Amino acid sequence: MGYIKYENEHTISMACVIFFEMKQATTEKFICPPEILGEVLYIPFPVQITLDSQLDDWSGIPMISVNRGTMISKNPEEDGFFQVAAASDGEKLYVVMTIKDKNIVTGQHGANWWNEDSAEFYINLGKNLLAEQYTNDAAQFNIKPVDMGRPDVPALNITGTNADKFKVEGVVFKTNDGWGFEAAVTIGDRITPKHGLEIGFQAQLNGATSKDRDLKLIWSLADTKDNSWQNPSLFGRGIFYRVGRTDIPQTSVLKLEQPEAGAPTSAKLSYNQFGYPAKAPKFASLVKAADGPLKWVLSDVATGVLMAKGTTGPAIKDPLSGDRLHRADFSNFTTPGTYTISIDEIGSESFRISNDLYTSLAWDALEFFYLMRSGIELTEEFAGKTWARPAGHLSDADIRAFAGTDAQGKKWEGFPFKIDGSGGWYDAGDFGKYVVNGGISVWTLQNAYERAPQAFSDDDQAIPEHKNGVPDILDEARWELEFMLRMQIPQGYPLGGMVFHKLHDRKWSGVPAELPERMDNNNEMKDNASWGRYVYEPSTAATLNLAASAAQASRLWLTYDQDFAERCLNAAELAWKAALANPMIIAGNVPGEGGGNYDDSHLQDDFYWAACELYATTSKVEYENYLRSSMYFKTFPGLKDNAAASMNWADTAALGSITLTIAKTGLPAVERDYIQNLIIQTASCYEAIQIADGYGTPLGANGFVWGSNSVAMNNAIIMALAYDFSGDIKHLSSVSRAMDYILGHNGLRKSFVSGYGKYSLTHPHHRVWANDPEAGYPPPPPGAICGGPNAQIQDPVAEAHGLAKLPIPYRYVDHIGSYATNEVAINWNAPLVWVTSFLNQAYKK
Ligand code: 9MR
Repeated sequence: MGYIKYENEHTISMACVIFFEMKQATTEKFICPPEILGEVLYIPFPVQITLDSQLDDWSGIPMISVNRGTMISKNPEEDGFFQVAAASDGEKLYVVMTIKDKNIVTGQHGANWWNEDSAEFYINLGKNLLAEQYTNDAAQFNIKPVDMGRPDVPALNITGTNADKFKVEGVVFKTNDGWGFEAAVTIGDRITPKHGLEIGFQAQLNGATSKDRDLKLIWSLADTKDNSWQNPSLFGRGIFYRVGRTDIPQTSVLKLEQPEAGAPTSAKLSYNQFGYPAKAPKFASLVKAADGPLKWVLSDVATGVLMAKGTTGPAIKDPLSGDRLHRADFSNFTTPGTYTISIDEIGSESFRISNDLYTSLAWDALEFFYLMRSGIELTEEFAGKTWARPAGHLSDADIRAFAGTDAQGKKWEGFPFKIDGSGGWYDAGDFGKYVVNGGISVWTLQNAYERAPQAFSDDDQAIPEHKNGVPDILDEARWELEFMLRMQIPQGYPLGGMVFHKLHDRKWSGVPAELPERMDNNNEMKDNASWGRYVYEPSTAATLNLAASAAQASRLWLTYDQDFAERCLNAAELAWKAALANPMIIAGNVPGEGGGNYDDSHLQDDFYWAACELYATTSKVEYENYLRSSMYFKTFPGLKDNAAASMNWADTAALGSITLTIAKTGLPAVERDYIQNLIIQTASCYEAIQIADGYGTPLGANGFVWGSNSVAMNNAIIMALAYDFSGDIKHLSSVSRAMDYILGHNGLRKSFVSGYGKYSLTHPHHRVWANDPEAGYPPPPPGAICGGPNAQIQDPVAEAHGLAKLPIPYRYVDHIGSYATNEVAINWNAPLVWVTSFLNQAYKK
């Protein structure tokens, strides 16, 4: 087991906490920032690594995945990609690589080790990182599977240019699907790691599918011809990063790509199509295969008067899209109004600059939840003519638990009673209602309120509860909470206190839905027996979601409705006890159709979250003891499956920690500050990713998952909190830039929010908002955010559109059938509410 030593301080337990959760955890804390794609790998120090073939001591250090090079594998199992990471204890540089390699070819080519399976890393510790010849401070280290399992660590057979000029040790091991190594190069005799110190670094893989090398993968984007073995200027950069620092050093050497011969001449202009807060940074970017600088001009739309002009900075190549960008920076122009910008005479549509830009979007984003309500008529008074509709799925008020055989052939017994599962919000484009996703959505809205109660009033929203003396945002969250409370099995019944995981149709209904029948009563008594709507098995995750969000609600409602506050707390404490008694009821994939799974099988984070909320509300020692003994206490997750993400429906530890920093609790100030500092550190990591991205996308190479826009918005919440805690304006600017990405400053030139921007979301995956007014389907209401680009191709429409061939940030299609890129969902709109209302407050100051 490894530990992190802070040089000037004491050894702290943080790393132990990180490693403790290794086996099941789905989130990890950042020890250092992830790579800048193909250019910079961060080397955290001081970190202790043992060469023992066990990788637990690498936890928290982002593993970089490389699947590009001069010869790429067609079979992902056969050298499809390798992973690499580096760390240092100050004296040695440690490198780990793992290789997916089905058929290992090794020990067959004698001195020509490069002609078969072997992995390489390269370093340049010299002063001149652009040197084109190897000096004594640069070397290539080639490591071979033939050494697999050798016990004598120092005696590894390491070859390569200048490899003999360094002291290297290592261990090579077999993995489930290939092989890997851990190696250590002594560097202390040549350099002393310092925060920001830059060295040359490169990693490569030689792969032989059956006999000779037929694959070559390369990390550094600068090396396009496999020439690193003789030219160290083609290496990327390794930058030492002192663990615990919040400032992220950038590389001093920016490689500017020359325009490629024959590159397309078409030009594209990206900008925030809705507008910019007056005091925020303001960028517009033109994609053009040309040398800069290019002229830009900002004009007033009403008068046509030229208001500002300038030239673009040096062209940059956006690493993820490959776009060559010319960026106009008009941040200094702060006069409110309506403008257009042009770069190199390519003009924009009009957009606003305003002191309270996001007022309407914050309102619309919250109104989305009313329009997603189930079990209540949406009246013209509140929904307007376009979105008014009868109450949906009233039969949920008398619903039984699923009994029978599921899609996997598994039999379920059901429960001998029916429940009232009415109300709540529809989850997304489907008519399902899922407690696990309800939890984070309710929490996010309630947290926006708890962070800044003064920002929300009782006559904001067009909802039936408005002007009832309670802030509308709490009323809206309550609509879902009431549903979640109904999903709890009452005391005295089998599994009393546990909460049903979800409620949805037995089979997927059509898209768009046949209205109004499919939203009408849909119980199993209907003529078509395959209809039927059921609740599905209780789960520990759902139970803890209720415990957490109802406990949070309880303290917020205390001054408005004491009875409801009490009801919430009772239900939360009952749920907590039930979850402790049934700590591992996993929802799984039941019934396998008709609805999503939200199958959260990692529960320690949910226990921690619930304990934090219950503690914040009750101050009880029981909850305090629980959260203090949790592996999540005084850590803050920054990574999810190697992607920059702190929280989502499945990973909820961050929610608990955020509550500990915001709610008034008995936690000593020094501990609260400690957690706040972790949040600031995490925000800084996200900001490093954002800075390295040409469009300011706060996602990084691995962040483009299903619902990536919500990852961007949740990351913006972390940056916003960093601004709250530090007052440092750079965090506020980062939040604004994240919104710019969402509203059109992206390669697609798309605003992912309906109604906001000229090229905004129009055809979300939604059963009612199918945007075919003649057939009775309204367009999406303004203020709905879609899932966004998804690196994985996970629906047939994405596949049919050939998205797999596009660079990752382009894998998106505004099509009703693309549920994996273009659905809308409650847990995606909730952070949009949070972020836009934050920006309004912050820029109004
Ligand atoms: O948001 C969910 C995403 O993280 C998952 O990868 C995906 C597949 O399991 O499911 C998403 O949630 C969907 C849910 O299962 C059903 N309602 C629509 C949700 C958004 O697409």
